[in-house]
Amino acid sequence: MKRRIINILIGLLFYLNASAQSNMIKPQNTIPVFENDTKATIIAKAAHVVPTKNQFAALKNEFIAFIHFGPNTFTQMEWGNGKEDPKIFDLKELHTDQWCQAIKAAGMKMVIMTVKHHDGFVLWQSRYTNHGIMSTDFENGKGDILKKLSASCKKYGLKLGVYLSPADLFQIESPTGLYGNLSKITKRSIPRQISGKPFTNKTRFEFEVDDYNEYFLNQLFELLTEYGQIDEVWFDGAHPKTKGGQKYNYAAWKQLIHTLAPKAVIFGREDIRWCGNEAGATRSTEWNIIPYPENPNTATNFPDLTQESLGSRDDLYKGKYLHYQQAETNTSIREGWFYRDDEKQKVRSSDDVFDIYERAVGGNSTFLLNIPPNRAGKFSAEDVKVLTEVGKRIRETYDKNLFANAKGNKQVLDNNPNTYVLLNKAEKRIEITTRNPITINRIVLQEAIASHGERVEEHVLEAWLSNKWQKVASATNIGYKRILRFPEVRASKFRLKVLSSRASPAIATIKAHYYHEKPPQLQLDRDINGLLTISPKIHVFGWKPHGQNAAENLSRGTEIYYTTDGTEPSISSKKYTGPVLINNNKIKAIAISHQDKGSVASETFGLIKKNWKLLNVSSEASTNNASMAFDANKETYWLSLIEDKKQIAIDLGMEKHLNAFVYTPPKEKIDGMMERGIIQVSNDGKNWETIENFEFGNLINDPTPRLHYFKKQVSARYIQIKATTIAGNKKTLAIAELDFWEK
Ligand code: FUL
Repeated sequence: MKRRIINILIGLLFYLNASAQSNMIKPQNTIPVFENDTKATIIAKAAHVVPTKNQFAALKNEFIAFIHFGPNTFTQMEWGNGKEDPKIFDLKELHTDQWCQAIKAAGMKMVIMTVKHHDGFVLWQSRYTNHGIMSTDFENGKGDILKKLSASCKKYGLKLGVYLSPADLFQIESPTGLYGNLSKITKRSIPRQISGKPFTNKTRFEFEVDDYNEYFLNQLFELLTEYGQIDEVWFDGAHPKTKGGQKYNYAAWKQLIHTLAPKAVIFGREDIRWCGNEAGATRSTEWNIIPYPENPNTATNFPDLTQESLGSRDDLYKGKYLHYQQAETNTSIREGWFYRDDEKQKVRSSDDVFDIYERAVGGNSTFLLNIPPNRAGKFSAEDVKVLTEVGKRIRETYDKNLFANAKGNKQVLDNNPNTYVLLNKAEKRIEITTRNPITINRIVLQEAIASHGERVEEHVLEAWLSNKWQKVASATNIGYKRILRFPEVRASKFRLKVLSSRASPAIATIKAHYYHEKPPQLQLDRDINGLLTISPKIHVFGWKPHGQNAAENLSRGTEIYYTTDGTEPSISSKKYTGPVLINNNKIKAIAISHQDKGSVASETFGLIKKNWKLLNVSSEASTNNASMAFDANKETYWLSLIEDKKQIAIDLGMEKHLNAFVYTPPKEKIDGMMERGIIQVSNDGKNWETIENFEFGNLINDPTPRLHYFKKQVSARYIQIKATTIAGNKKTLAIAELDFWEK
């Protein structure tokens, strides 16, 4: 008993000490850590790190556009080399209004454009180089892409940012290039005056810098004074090449930016950091309070911070400074940052973009999505379609707050991120009651980060269901914004419980929403044992996969129904609840999300291959053995060696009554598409009877499964396929899958 009292007293002292400490700490953008700070003090300090005004404004943009455009658009390269003839930028038309219209439709608030990528080619009329738009035929060399974009942004109410690559291959490669030319550091006036091209802005700077830094500062001066308000300056960290130990005088760049563009945040330095990947992957816990080994306000070196545990308690203990630095989740709508073509270069699906939006914006970061214009100076139709659909989903879901007329703390319901409820009692709960039951599948939470910083470490949302509180969803931190996604619930009482926090949490917003799930396209797969799986189709997007299954994330309330007799499935058909055994059937399946029916997916599966055995094969490549022709996996295939015979014989395990066979070629175009052949059957595996000849066309251009019906049904246990002609007169045979149908 005594011991318990002592423990309680120690706990109380600890709590009072921590909260006293907490009360004494002034909220700041950067807070130093001292050598004798305890772990509790470090955490209390972290709970008082707040964004600057500019950072907070940038967070409120939430969803912003990136534009990669330049010589790479014409050479179809991801990185140029700096030696390109400017004339290859063969732009005839430019439609920046069309870009901005689509960006606006997506609900984005800002556009950041690559005015100079690593190749050094400039898209504006710079006074300081001829390697750019001035040396192309576009508008007789008088065109200025940034000027056009800036005018369109104004027209559509979008903010503007510039990506100015510090790496500059033109300045590295050309004989008179300034990058790493070992020039002296001397006093230079910025901007350098060029006769006949005066500046309206009369601000002048003096910096002790070398040639390349002077060039860079002059260009920044142009960009920040002649194109209206600039809200973000983006410094990429990649360097395809460096030269002469070139250093960047970031202190000078920063002074110039802060003076000329006081509202701008700087990406790649102390304001905004890279999320750590280019795929659209998000951390499940994204803290924006970052530990630094030196003062980030005077530092010039900002390494990429890619570790999963960034900003965790253990990570914070290592810091000498705790600093607010938000993440941008950046990725491209297309495979690659630059436009290549409309045929092969895949575009992300609306499901994928909407899923990244919810994970990024609803995961305490900003979503920066790249849409690369094509060679006709436009966004391609598919990209516009996706942007429009995503914008529609965002508006339909998040413009309607189902807690708008609810009862509860006004401060969390008033849609004002600056009013909040401070949960400083032991019970860290907020309850909300609606007048009538509501059906929801999304909750949006926000902390009052501008005044109190990020504090919540773990929280749970509960609903009053069947006369008790039941968990609906849970997550870790909140910060600027957390979107909780969960299967729909219908209730009229909800509560948020904060389970752990770094200091008393200040909750600014609790909103409830309903995402109208779209029935996903379905995919039917059957394994070697005959087990059928029906799942949302995974969209093929080859470029840097982020590892999330968007369709599954977005279709939690979806139900799947199927038939096995070829009839149309409906809500009264069999409900799919997990893998089912299917033998030689035509399967049709649909997904139904509430009242909406998706499209019918159908597939015919032949005999189960579990007991099939290889009888013999004419030859097989060591990596692609013959059993891969009947392993129920279309991704693997049997490949023969170069030979004349090219045949495979299979033991089906018992006599079967067959009426058709299906040949699935490998998806990739390899030498071995079976254009013509014969089928033989046997009942002892030794004496063969030829029953059919078959022929399949257009396999090279269309490598999809081919079906051949037998003239009459045959009964046999052993079956042999002999290829007689390979498409394109090739010499090997490749079979991804062989299937046989029974009557
Ligand atoms: C990277 C660059 O190398 C890519 O080309 C692209 O600009 C991307 C946003 O950043 O570091």
